[in-house]
Amino acid sequence: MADTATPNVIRRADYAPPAFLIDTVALEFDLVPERTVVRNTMRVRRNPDASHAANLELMGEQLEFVSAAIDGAPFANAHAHEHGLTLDNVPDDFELTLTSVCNPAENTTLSGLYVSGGNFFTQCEAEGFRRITYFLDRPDVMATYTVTLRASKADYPVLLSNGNLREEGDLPDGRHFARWEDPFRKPSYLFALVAGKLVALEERVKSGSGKEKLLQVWVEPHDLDKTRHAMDSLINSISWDEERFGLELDLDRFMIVAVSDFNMGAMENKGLNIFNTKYVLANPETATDTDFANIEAVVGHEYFHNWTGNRVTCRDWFQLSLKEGLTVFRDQEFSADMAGGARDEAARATKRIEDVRVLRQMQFAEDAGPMAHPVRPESYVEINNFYTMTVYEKGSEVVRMYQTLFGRDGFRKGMDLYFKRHDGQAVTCDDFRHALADANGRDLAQFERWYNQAGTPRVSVRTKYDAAQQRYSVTLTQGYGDAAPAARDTQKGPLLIPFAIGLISNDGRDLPLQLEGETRASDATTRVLEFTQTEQTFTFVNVAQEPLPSLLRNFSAPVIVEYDYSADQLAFLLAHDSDPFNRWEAGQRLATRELLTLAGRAATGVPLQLDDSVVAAFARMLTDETLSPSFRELALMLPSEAYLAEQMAESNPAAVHAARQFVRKRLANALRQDWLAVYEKHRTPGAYEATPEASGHRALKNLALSYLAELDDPAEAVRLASAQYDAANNMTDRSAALSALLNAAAANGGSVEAQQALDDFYRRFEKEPLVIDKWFALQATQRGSAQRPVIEIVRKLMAHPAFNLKNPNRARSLIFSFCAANPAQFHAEDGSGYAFWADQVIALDAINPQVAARLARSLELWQRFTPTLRDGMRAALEKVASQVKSRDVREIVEKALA
Ligand code: B3K
Ligand code: ZN
Repeated sequence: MADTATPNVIRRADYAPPAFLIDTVALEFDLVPERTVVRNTMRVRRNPDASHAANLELMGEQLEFVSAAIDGAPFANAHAHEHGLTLDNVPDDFELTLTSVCNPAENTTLSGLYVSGGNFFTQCEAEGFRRITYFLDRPDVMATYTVTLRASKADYPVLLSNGNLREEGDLPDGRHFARWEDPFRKPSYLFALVAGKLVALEERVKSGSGKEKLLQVWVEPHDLDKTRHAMDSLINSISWDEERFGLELDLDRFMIVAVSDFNMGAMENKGLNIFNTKYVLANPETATDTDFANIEAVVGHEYFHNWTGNRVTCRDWFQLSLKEGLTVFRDQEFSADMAGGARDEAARATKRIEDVRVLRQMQFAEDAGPMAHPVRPESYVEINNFYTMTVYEKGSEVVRMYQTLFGRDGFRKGMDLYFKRHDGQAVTCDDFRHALADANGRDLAQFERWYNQAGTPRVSVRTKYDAAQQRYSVTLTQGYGDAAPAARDTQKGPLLIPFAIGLISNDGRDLPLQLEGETRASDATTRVLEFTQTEQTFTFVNVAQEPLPSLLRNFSAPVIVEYDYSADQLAFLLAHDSDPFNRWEAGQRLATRELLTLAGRAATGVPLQLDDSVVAAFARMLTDETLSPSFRELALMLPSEAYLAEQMAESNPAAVHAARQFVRKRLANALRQDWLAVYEKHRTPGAYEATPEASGHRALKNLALSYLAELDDPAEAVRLASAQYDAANNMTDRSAALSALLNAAAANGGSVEAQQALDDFYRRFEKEPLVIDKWFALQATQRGSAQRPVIEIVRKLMAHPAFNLKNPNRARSLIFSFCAANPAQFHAEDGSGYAFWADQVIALDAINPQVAARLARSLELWQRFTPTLRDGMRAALEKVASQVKSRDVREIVEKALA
C-alpha cells in the first residue's frame, strides 16, 4: 500500500486486497517480563481475489525472530528485517509456525505486549499486534484465534484472553496455563491478553434470548470497591443495545480489565475490553459526577463496538469512522437515553449540548488547522495520529444526520440491513451509506461528500417577510469560508445538509409550518429542510406575523450558522425557544459576541464594559427555577477561552482571558445575592446520589461557587469553599471547593486556605493515583498572576516524587493540562510555555510516541495566533522537528510547519 513517490505516505487510493489470507491462528505464550516467547501457528492460503505474489510478507516490529516451519518442516527461506518477515516462494495453502521473542518489560510505548504494575497487558489497535508476532496485521485479514497462556502461577494467577475459557491447569515448576478460544473471526487489532494478580467483580445476567452471561470487571485487589458503577454501566449497555438496536451479546462471557498505564481511554478487544483505570474505577469519594458519566459513556462505547467494529469491522484504516463515528453516535444516544429516556427532551438536550461544546471547541479547531482531514481521510503517515476529533466526533455527527433525515425508525431499518448484509465482514463507509440509503429507498450519492470533504461548512441565512402575502422566505447559502489549505484541497461541491428550523411568534410560541406547495401546516413545529444546493430558498406560507427563526435546531448538522440576530432577539430566544438546544445556543451567541468585542478591546488596551442587558439576560436564567439545574449550569457557563480565541481573526489568549475574567467578575459582583441564593438552594445534603438530578444540583451549586470566587472581596466565597471542602462526602464537591480556593487566591499570589486544602487533598488521597492526577491537574489549570506564573508551579511539580512521565495519565494530568487547558498561562509572552512544551514533547518521544504526538498537537494552530506569539511557537516547533525520532511526532510537526 506504499506510495512510490513519497514512501512514507499511505494512501486510500492505493488499497489492494491482501495476497494471502489467514483463517486460523493458534498462539502460545510463555510469559516472562524480559523475554516472552511466542509461538504462532497459522493456516495460510492465497487470496483468490488478489493478484499473485510468490512471497509472503508478514509485518513485525521489535521482534527477535527464532524459527519458521511450513507444514511441520523447518523453512529456511524466511528473512527477518526491520519491518517484518519475508517468506520466499511459499505454497498456496499451508500451515505456518513461527517462533519469536519480545520484551514486554522494556516496552514503554504501551503498544503491543507490555508490563504495567507487574501485570501483562496488550494494546493492538491500530498496529500493535505486529509487535507481538509476525502477521498480516491489517483489519481485512480475519481469523479465529486459540490462545494458550503459560506463566508462573504465583506471579500471574489470572490468565485471560478473548472468547471462552476452554481449559486451565498446572504445569511443572510452579507454572500454570489457560487456553482460550474465540469462536468469532476477528482482525488482529482485536486480539488481547491479560496476565497478573487481579480480582473481579462478577455478575450473571440473562440476555434477551434467555442465555446466561458471565460479566466480570477485573482490577487490582485494592480497587475492588470502585467497580460497581462500571458493572452497572455494562449491564445497562447490554440491555440498551438489545432494546434500541436488537443487538445481543454474542459471547458467554464479557470481561473488562482496568490498567493504569494506557495510551487512551479503553479498547474494545473481543470479549476482553481493556480500560484505562480512569474509565472504570469510581466511588463517590474518589470520582466526580463527570467521571461517573464518562465511565458510563466509555463502558457503553466499548461494549457497543462488539457489533459496530467487531462483528462488522473496517476494511482498512481509512474507514476508521465506520466504527468510531457510528459507535460514538451510539454511546451519545445511550447516555441521552440513560439521562432522559426517549421523551424527556430537556434532559436529552443537556447531553447534546455537552457533546456539541466538545465538537465545536475541538473538532472545529482541528478542521481549521494543518491536521484538517475528511471523516474518511485520504492519506496518513502514522494511523495512530488519525484517531481524531474529526473521525470520532464529526463522524458521529455524520451518522446522526442519517437519523435526522430518516427518523429513528428509518435509521434502525438501515442498521438492520447493514448487519444483514455485512455481519462477519470487513467493509467501508460506502457500504454503511448504501445500507442506509437502500433501507430507506433513497439515493445518498451527494451525502458521500460528508466523508470526502474536510473543513467546517458555513451556512449563511437571509430571511424576508412579505406581510401582504403572509410569506416568509429563508435563503440558505453554503460554503467553507477561508478554510485552512489542508481542508480547501478536498472541497468539491455542496453538501446535503439537514437543516432543522422553527419559527417563533412575538409572544414566544412556535408557529405552524407550511411550506409553499403543501396543502396544510404540519403538526410538528420543527421542520428538517433538506438543503442540497449552494444557495436555496425555502418559503413558508400563511405566516401571520413576522417570525423570529430558530435555526439548526438541536444542532442538526455540524456546521457554523451565520445570521445577524440582534442582542434583543438572542435574549428573546434564550427566554423562549422551545428547542432547548437553541435556547442554550442563543445565550452562547450572545456571550460570544460580547466576549469577542471585549477581547478586541483588551488587545488594544481600551477599557472594558458590559451592557446591562447582558447581565439581565444572565440574571433571568440564573433565577428561573422552572428550568432544570443542569440546563442552567450549561447556560450560565461562558464559552471556553480556547473556543473564544479560535473565533478571533488572530488568537490572543491573554486578551480572551482578560475579557472572560472581566465578564465573570461583572456577573459575580452584579448578581452576588442571586449566586449566593442559588448556592444555598442547590446543596445536596445527605448521602451522595449519582443520579442526573443530584449531579445537576451539584453542578449548578459549584458553578455558583466558582462565580462567587470572582468577587472583588472573595472572603465569603473562601469561607463557603473551605467549609464545603471540609464537609464534602464526594469528590465533585471537594474538588470544586479546592478549585474555587485556588482561583480566589490567584490574584494575591495564593492563600493559606488554598495551600492547606491542597496539602490535605494530597495526604488524604496519596494512595489513589486517579485522585492524585486531579491534584496535579487542578494546579496546572489554575489561574495565574504576574507574581505567580503557573509555569513555575508546573516546573516544580515535575520534580514531585509522585510525578512520572512514563505513566500517560500522570503526564496528561500535569503537562497536557497546562499546555492545552490553561491557554492564558501557556501562551505567556516570554515563550516559557513553548520552551517547556518542546522539552516535554522531545522527552516523551523517546518513551511513548503516541502520547508525545498528542502533546505535539497543542501548537498546531500557531499560524492563527497573534504575531507576537508566533515566532516563539515556530521556534519551539522547529526545535522539536529537529530532534524527534518517531514517525508519530514528525507527521504532526512537519504538517504544522509546512
Ligand atoms: N478503538 C480504540 C482506540 C484505539 C486507538 C489506537 N491508537 C478505542 C475506542 O475508540 O473505542
Ligand atoms: Zn471506539
